Amino acid sequence: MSNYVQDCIALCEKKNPGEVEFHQTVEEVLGSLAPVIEKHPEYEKVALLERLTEPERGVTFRVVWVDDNGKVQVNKGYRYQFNSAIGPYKGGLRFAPNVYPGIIKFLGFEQCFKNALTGLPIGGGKGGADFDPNGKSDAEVMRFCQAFMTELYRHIGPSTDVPAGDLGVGGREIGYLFGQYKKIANRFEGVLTGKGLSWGGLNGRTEATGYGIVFFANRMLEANGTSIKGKTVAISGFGNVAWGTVKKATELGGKVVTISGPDGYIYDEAGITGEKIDFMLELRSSGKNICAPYADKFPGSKFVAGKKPWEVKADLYIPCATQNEILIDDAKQIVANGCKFVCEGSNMSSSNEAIAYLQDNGIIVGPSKAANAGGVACSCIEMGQNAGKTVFKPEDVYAQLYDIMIGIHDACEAASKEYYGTYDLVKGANIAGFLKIADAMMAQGIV
Ligand code: 2IT
Repeated sequence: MSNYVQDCIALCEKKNPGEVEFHQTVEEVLGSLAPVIEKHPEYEKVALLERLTEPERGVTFRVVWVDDNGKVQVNKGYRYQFNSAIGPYKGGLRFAPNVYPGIIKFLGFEQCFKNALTGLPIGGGKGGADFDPNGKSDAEVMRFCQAFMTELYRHIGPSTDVPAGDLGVGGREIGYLFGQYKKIANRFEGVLTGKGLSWGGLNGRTEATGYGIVFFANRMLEANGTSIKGKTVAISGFGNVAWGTVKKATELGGKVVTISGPDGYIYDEAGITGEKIDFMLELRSSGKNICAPYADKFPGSKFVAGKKPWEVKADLYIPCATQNEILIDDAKQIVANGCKFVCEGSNMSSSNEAIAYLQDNGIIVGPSKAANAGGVACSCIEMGQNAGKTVFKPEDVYAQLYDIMIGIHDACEAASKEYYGTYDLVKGANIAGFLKIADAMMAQGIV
């Protein structure tokens, strides 16, 4: 690895002490850029990597709200506006108890490259709060969202920064956030994406991330002489991303045999199809964050408590729950199972050590920043729909999404072949995303 790359990784770790998830992604992305830096010595002269790893702006704010018992609650809210070289900051909001700057910065950093890969004009940002929506009443979630937006509204705008959902922020939360923005700003505009269909939302946005993951995975399998048809697929998670992934994987002839929650996983040998997929929505809206009730509802399936689904034999694994759900021991299990493909659905699904182990053992890995980019790509289409004061048809959105995902796969493949002479989508995604941002930053001067 070049000294410049190594120095920048070390500098970022020093400047952001204890933020291990952020360090992990910076190491992973910068670590693959050595041949690019070698070819472009001008990047070092303008401190391009130091600038890339330093968010353009970050706000931390107090969120005060009153719970149903009349108790005053205080949370920490965040928005890190990472890079606006190719478009307004764009990226989701995560509400989860483990949110801290290391999580938001890792997500924000990844988002820059992901958004660049879509080929659309969106920069990268991410935000959230250490608020746990699970177990909260609707009224509590609404009051929290209103308090959160009462501060956030001054930092965002349709041409400045456009947040969306992430873990813990779905259609309900986007509704409450949008309602409060509109009330304070007195403007009905596309300042958030993932909106409801009757108030500016995009047909197809809900399923976009999952569908996109499967389009990408299938292209990856095709590039390796096979396809998802007839394959056994193990998926983790049961939220929005997992749901769309199960739906499309099943439609394309794959057999999905697992989903999971923090409580354990479901194994359904017959395949998760039809009403079983619909039941995932019920699980999600129960607000309990558990998948066990699936086994009671569908005889023939079983619930395995406290384990991840990677112990089930499958041809293709698609993690769709959260970061670092494939660690080194999971990678060893996946290799031992004889699997050939892993396609990441959740952001940074695997540790760097796990990715290296999988790849060293001949497994083809689709990285999340490429594979799950369909969500944010459709968010950008939603921004365009709002700006044009129009409504796009679902079939047009799906067609665009498909083309974007194929384009992303092929750009990753081309970049990895050009710089490494191999088919390595992990490195290719970093390089293809980076080059687009770097080119824009070079053109825009020292800012
Ligand atoms: O990780 C992601 O790409 C998202 N949570 C969606 C971001 C967006 O702006 O739609």
